[in-house]
Amino acid sequence: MSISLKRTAVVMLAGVMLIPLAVISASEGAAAEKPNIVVIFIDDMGYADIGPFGATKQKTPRLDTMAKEGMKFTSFYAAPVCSVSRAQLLTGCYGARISVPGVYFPGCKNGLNPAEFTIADRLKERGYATACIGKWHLGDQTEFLPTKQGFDHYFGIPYSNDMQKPTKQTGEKVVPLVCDEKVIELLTDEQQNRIVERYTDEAVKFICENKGKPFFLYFPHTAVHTPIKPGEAFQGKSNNGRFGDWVEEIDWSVGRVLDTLKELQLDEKTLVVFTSDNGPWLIKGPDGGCALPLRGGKGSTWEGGVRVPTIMRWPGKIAPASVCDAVAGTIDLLPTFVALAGGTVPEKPVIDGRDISPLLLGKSTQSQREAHYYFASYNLQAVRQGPWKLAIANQPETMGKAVAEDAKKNPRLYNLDQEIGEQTNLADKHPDIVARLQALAEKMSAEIGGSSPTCRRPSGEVMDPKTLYPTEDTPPRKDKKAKKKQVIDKNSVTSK
Ligand SMILES: [Ca+2]
Repeated sequence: MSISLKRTAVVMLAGVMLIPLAVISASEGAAAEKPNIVVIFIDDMGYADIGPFGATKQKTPRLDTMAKEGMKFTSFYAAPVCSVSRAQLLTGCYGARISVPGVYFPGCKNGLNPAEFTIADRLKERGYATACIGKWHLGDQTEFLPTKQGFDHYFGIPYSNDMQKPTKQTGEKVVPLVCDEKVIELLTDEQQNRIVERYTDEAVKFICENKGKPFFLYFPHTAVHTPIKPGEAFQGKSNNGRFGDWVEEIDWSVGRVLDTLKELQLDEKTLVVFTSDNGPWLIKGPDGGCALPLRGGKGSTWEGGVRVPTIMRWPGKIAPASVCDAVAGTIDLLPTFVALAGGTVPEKPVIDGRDISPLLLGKSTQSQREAHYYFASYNLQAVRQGPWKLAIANQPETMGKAVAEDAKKNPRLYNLDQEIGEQTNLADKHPDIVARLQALAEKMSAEIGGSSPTCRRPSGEVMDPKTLYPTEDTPPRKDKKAKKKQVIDKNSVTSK
């Protein structure tokens, strides 16, 4: 579908929203087969931060029960950092394919291209009500907000909660709270401690309002990204400081969503996915989470940076207390949801994800993809097939930390089934596997990696970006970079 057709479709569907509720309920029967879909997406939660994946300090009884009622995914991949991870989840593409290489800052001229098709676009085509409640982080210009990317409704802080900027009026450092396309409040750090509660209220409201038709709720929390701001009722309650307190509040929020589905008798009609956008921010010490026994954290392509704690629950469809070890990830959610909603994803534009409903429904235990690719920005750093992971570039341990000595030798081959912590390089023992994975990496890198890819699509870009609220003048980031470059140039001239 061309961009203009996509826009027409969005406009037409927006018109459908005006139809009185009575008319919608008349078509309820036809929509009964389409499951509701809820994706709860946590920020910076590590592999070992919840009970089902080994956490003991903070208690997560609702997630423990969710795992007992559903399926735990032990090899489920996101991306090393926030914006890339959100782009991947929503489009089914590696960030490198759609020109989302890193993190967007407030007032940035770029964002997820509205011409890309998100899960919300695809499900809207199939009659779903759609909402995004929480952290967006795919561009803060009006052109890039959720309401331009297939969502009927948006409520949340549209980027990271540590991207506070001083307001022009008071000089106070705040983040905006946005409803649809309008800033409704400016929140100080202290006011962030009600954000989980407010998001949860809004999520429950959306579910209640749309109980009679298929809905897609994308619920990306601001928690547990720094600054760590648990609600009053949770402060000091866990055995793991304020970080543990905030994880426990997330567990409460999951419980409220599940309780609402049960009360509305939607349990068997609803697939709920719980996952995280990247690994723990290890340099934050006690304010960062834990990915052990995985190596590395946020910002890294070691397993700890990108393998995330994931649970899926759908009573009657997903077997209780089941575990899936096959390689899968957030890029697979779009094609999976479209398939479950009775559709198929068109061949063009190309996506990277595959329909993993055979894994969910117990029809297969094999990965639905040939391989998984670990990108850091546009650089392909590793590839995984089955238990084998081949690293082809230096990998830092986490954002803000240097590369360890053993991570500088390339290529490196690890067997993740035998040693999940990636310590023993087996490249010399298995030249055949190295060659096979190297060939896969070269092919993918030529397509969408590096500086001259053959299949990369452009990001969205606006000419005159603005922050969402009047802020005190600070030099734009690019100017800082340019200044630095100037200094370097000057030095080089001097040395001539
Ligand atoms: Ca994150």
